[in-house]
Amino acid sequence: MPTSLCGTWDMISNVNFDGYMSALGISTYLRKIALRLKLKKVIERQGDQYIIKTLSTFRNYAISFKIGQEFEEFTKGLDNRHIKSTVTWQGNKQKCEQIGEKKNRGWAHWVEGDKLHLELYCDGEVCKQVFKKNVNE
Ligand code: ECB
Repeated sequence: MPTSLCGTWDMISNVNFDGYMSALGISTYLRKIALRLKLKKVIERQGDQYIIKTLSTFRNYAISFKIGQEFEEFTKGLDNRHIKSTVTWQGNKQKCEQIGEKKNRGWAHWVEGDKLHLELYCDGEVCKQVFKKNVNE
């Protein structure tokens, strides 16, 4: 059983977010705003349902899913695309494959110590984000 992803996590590093956003076709204007954000992840599990919220002062984004069950994702306020997403466990990594217009798109989450790691990838670009557990929330 992998260490739980659940909890509130505060971003401490964000590498190649600009490359990832460029691959998604996000405008220079929005990329500039997004690059300044300190993101917060809130991950919850209710039975076999996961909820992942990405929170910021500018925009919020949330998904909910069951492991192994494809769902329709609309990336509202991000790149605004309709994609088909499936989340699975591969070892200690929770991985999402996002099928749509953009090739090789998805993400992977895993925990090491008190850190939550996230790789976001799209079309050959990889963004690496690390979050620290927020024990007060
Ligand atoms: C929601 C906060 C970010 C708002 C940025 C606004 C404009 C930029 C447009 C697109 C940028 C692309 C992605 C934003 C980065 C993080 C949002 C969620 C990324 C994601 O897929 O997270 C997964 C894994 O934790 C769960 O949805």
